[in-house]
Parts: sequence; structure tokens; C-alpha cells
Amino acid sequence: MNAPIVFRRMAAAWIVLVVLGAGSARADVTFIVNTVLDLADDNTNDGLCHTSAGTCSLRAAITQANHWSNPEYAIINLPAGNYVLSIPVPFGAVDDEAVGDLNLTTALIAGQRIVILGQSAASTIIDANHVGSVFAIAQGRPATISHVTIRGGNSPFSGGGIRNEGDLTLFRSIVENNTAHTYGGGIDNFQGALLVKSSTIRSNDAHEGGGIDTFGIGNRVEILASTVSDNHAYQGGGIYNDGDQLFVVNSTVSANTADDNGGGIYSRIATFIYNSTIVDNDADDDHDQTGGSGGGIYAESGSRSLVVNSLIAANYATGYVNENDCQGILEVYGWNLFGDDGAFCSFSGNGASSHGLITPSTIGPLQDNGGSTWTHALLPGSQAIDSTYDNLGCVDENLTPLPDDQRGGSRPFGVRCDVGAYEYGAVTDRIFSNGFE
Ligand SMILES: [Ca+2]
Ligand SMILES: [Ca+2]
Ligand SMILES: [Ca+2]
Repeated sequence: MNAPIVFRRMAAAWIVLVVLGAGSARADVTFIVNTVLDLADDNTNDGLCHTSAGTCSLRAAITQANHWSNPEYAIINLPAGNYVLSIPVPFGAVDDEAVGDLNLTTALIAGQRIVILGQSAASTIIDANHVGSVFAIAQGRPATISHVTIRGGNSPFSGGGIRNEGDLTLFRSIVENNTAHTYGGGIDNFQGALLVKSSTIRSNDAHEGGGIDTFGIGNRVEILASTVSDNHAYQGGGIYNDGDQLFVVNSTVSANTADDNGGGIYSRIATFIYNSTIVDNDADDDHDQTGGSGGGIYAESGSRSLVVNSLIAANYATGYVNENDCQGILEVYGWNLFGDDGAFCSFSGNGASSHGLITPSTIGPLQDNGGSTWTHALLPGSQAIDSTYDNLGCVDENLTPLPDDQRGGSRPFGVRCDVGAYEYGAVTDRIFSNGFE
């Protein structure tokens, strides 16, 4: 068939094909979703996002992106709307791309990336309606999901919101109110690469890793400028890390609960925490008096848990009765502040010179302090203000200075950078556009 006919067919099926530069090898495709109704693609071999109703649904766009065979981006433009998944998995059938959760399958060409772009986390909602997970990202699938809310997932296995075995970047998004029977209520990162940036993981539930569960050796997981809050699990209320490359940078872990160990973070192999705020988490939330230590961080015996310029305070064990910021050995550098570091923690790294105490009442509540995520402000007089004592300053895992705090306010403000994710006095834009940073 000739080119103009192909183009007309694509336009009719709400496809915009963008070829950047004549003779360029780069070719992106954009699918523009035009219905909130959940219908399957009616022909996966035609290159068209098209359902039996003549629409381009989110499921059809993903399916056709899975089958896209050119080597660049497959972009899915997802307007504001409430996208409720509604195709059950037939009894005994495979939960593939046509039914149940949204499957991003292995790329046909290595490195090809699917990009799902919502309008904003407040207005583009993807809801599994509690009948299964929301997303499953396969091994060998690079994907970016931005400006959406992912909620209502309920998995009998792992990854209530997202199960990631691929290479996923989650940006300016919210993962909330998802449940998994085993691992990762919000996100289960199973031997995948995961970057969570400027996003919120909140109010999810699982057996291990209420917000996020990570598993795998050599699989990089980075939580950057994000907030993990109000999640619950048996162990690892906020994050359960069963991998060796979890980096928590410029982020907040708050108000998560575990019935057993690790209210905020359970570190099983290796965890690296830079300029983060870990407050108001609770271990032994079920008050059964067995287990339940490490309200903020539980560092399992033999694990490596590195903490740099971070604020770990007002965490509890046994139902918010006993202050219990950490359990186990923390490897500390820079200047770290605790509410109570005496009872269960010991320290390596710079040792006793690398940590002190903060008065918890100088930490504000978790709220909108500007930026795209909620944070805990430092209140006037807080020991965390201007107190990253050594010459390291606020840095990420590459020891690169952090130019902003979690909210996007320039740091340092004042004479020094502040301990934790929030820079006192830093000015932020309270209104964010939908564009990439
Ligand atoms: Ca099709
Ligand atoms: Ca599926
Ligand atoms: Ca400062």
C-alpha cells in the first residue's frame, strides 16, 4: 500500500506518527487515547490503536506499543480521566495484555521505551477497581510512566499497583490504595531497574514492603525526591529491601507501619540513604509485643545500611509507645540526626562524630510545603538547619551536590545545607507545570 493511505488509516485510528528528520533512524510513534472505557485492541498486527468501538483505549494503546517494532519511543498520551480496568481474566486463562492488568511486554527491539504521559497525577487516574494489579512491566521492557495516579490494584501475588521486572521510571505520579498478598503493595520491583522520581507512594498494603518491595542482586532501585507514606505491611511498612542497590535520596519516608520489624524501611542486604527524612513510622503496629523493632529503619544483622545527612526521628515501636528510630548497625557519614539513637542502634562509618539528637517537636507535620510531593518542614530552631557539619554537604550517591531539596527549592539556603530532605528557607514554585524537568 502507498504511504498516504497508511497515513489516513492511522489518523482515523487516532495515531500520530512522528518521524524526526528525513533519513534519521529515529522514529517515534504517539498513540492518543480518546476513551476512558477499557476495551482490547482489535488487531495487534495492524499498527493501529483501535478497539471494536472505533476508539483508542489505554489498553489498546499499550498493546499496540508492545507490538511497535521501530527502535525509538512509543508514546501514549493519556488525557485527564478516570481509566477503570474492567476486563476480567477468564477462568484458567493467562493474564496477558488483552485482559486483567495492563501488561507492558518485552520490547521487540532492545531498548525501545514505552512512555505513558498523563495530564497530571490529580486528573489522570488509572484504577484497577480491586480486581487485579494495575501494571505489569516485563523483563526487557524500558518504560516511563508520568503524571498519573495508579490506584485500586489488588493482587493475590505481588505488586498491587505495579509489578516491575523491566526498567521503569515513575515520574510525578502517585501510587496509592493498592494491595498485594505477598510483596510490594504499591510496587514490587522483582529483579528490575526502578527509578521513582518526584512521586508519592502512599496508603498501600502488603505482607512485605507495604509501599515498595525490592528483590534482586545488581538491580538498581532509586527513590529520588519522593515521599513514601502511610503504607502498611507485616515487615517493611514503607519499603522492604531484599536487594543490594536501593538508594533513597532527598526523599521522605513517613507514617508507615509494620506489625513486625521495620516500620519505615527494612534493610535486608544493602541500603543507601542520602539527605532523607524518616519520621513518624511505627513497628509492631499490631501491638502483639513480638518482634516489632526498627520503627524508622530495621537493619538486619549482616546487612549494610549507609546513612548520610539524614533525619531519623519520632519513629516508634509497639504501637507508637516507645521511640525506636533504628535497630541494628547503621554506617553513618556526614551529620545525621535522631530523636533517640541510644536504645537499639549502633554505628560504624564516621562513628560517634556523625550523629546527634534532634528535638522532634522542631519537625513539622507531613503536608504540602510546595513542590510535587508532601514533606516535613523544619521549624525555626531545629537542630537540622544548617548543620551538615562536615565538608560533604548535601550529596547524592555519586557524592554529587544536590542542587535542590525534595521540593525543588535551591539548597543550600543559609550558611549550610540542612539535614534531611527539606531545606529551611528554600524557595519553591508552588505550582508545577506538566512538562518534564
Ligand atoms: Ca491494533
Ligand atoms: Ca493483563
Ligand atoms: Ca541551610
